[in-house]
Amino acid sequence: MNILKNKSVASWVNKIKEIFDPSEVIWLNGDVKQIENLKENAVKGGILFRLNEGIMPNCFLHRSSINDVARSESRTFVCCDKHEDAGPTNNWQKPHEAFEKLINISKNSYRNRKMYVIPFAMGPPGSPLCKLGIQVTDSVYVAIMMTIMTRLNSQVIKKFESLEETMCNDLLETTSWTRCLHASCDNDPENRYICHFPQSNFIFSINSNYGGNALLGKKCLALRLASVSANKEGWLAEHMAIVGIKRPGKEIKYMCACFPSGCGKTDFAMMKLPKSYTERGYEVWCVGDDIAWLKIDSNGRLRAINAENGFFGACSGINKDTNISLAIKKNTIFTNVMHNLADNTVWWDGLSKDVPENSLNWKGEHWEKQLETNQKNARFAVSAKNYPYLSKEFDNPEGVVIDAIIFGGKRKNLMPLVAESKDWEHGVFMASVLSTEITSAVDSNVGKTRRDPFSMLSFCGYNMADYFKHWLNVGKKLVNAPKIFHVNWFMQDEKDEIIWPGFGENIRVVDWILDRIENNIDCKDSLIGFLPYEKDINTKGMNLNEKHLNKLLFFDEELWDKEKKEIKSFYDKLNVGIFGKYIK
Ligand code: GTP
Ligand code: SPV
Ligand code: MN
Repeated sequence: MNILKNKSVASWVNKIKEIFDPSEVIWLNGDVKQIENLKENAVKGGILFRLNEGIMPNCFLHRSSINDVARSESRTFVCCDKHEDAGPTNNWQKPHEAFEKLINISKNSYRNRKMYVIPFAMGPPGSPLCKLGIQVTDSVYVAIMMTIMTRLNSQVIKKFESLEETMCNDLLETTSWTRCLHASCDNDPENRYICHFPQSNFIFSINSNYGGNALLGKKCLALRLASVSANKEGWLAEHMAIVGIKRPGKEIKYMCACFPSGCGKTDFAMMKLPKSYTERGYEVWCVGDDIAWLKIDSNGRLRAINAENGFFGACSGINKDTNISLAIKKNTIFTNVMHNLADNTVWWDGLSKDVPENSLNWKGEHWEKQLETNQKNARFAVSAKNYPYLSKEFDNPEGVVIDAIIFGGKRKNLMPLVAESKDWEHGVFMASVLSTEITSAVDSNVGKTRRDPFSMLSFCGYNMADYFKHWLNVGKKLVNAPKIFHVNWFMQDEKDEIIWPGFGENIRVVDWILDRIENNIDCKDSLIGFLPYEKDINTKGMNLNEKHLNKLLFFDEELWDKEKKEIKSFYDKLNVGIFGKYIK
């Protein structure tokens, strides 16, 4: 087996080698021994710290540069010929200009460093949606993370072999597989660029090693570039979790959950049910926690695959009573968590009550009680197979049939606990105005809502108005389309406290959703969609009073009038001319 049989791969990698001048080229093939070696070398180089083998086997800690701890939206660009193709929600540059600029900053930057070449697949290799890519990087951390988050094995390499192609001389020429070029450079935020070239099937990212900026198969390929292909080819590339719910005596039903970054996709995908539900035979199976690719099958049903091979989730809030904690007991890379020196383990907010005394913060400094930040966007990366409740459909190339799509943001009022859209078009409208309250104390926009249509504001690689139309068109082709719902786990009471307990208790809302899909129950009509009758939300065993339940299920039309004005000006900015009937 030799991937270099593919001439386009050989010629591209050679060209990158000439421009970046590494001391050595290392081809990854997914071999376990090879990955162990990489980790060993990373430990020797101080890039990874090996954690307590007895307590956390094969787990490592990594610390980012302090200026490199999150996605850099303002440095992220879609580079296509026409600005309007990128639309008003994307930063835009002309392809040749962006390419020249990035090459000038990064050329020769692999000098005296190793160059890792990573052939990978997004999606199961047998899937009609599977996409191949090659990432080149000088960061061993990024290389190791890619072996977790993407599929990298002999089957993938075989697929490359069978692609016959010869590469032209121009690096912006397109290829059938995605070229992912990453250079750490100095991790300089002033010279940080994450550039996408949809016309060339090419991604070029420099000066950041952080997840979404550097693991180029993830947000860059599987959302920004894939969304452009999906629009052309009639499928959907979405920022969604995929979950299977088994109810007693019934088949597993699958749904997608679309919540903006930091709004609970991973928690939903790995929901731990209340005991009363598990006792009755309810089960939750995780197919994916972040990126779903959806395609219409020959029966006109929408089917979803998880584009990824692993989970890159936020640590904050995870404790031993959660299911997520079961996924990260071994074989996990932790980034920017605290290092508990007492037993060489890790710590983050919510893991236990107190910060361990003898520990280092995310920067590697001794933790003093006066320092307020112990960790920064602390995350774990782990292969999906490490999660005990991974769905058996995870590798199914055809994906799972989707019966419901659930949208939701963090809203302290207005949006009820759950609402069912009246039809596909109404659901698309609701998703297009999805929003989240800005709560961060450092942001001057606190209290305002950030509109995040379909949770894709930062990830849609083309014009957002066209994206909405694409969703409407997909709906027209579906037979038995999934029902669309909107949920809000975050409504607050007069004391600004979140009313709904959330997390595993969300099964009570999912139950209503499934009952609606199965036509088991009636509902109330409202402007926002169909709402549950109080009696149809099971609150048994919960500490929720009637007043609060009423509030959760009430739709405030006065507030909606104000909201509609805001939506109008949002649509004006986006140049969206449709959906007028919903905001009259
Ligand atoms: P990204 O990985 O950034 O895309 O985020 P995500 O959508 O996967 O969000 P994540 O699951 O990491 O959750 C983020 C935050 O939402 C955490 O602070 C959770 O505590 C909170 N959260 C998740 N589910 C619930 C819920 O049902 N109720 C409440 N109150 N908080 C929740
Ligand atoms: C998100 O921000 O939506 C994430 C983390 O899932 S990252 O992979 O960095 O995009
Ligand atoms: Mn995400």
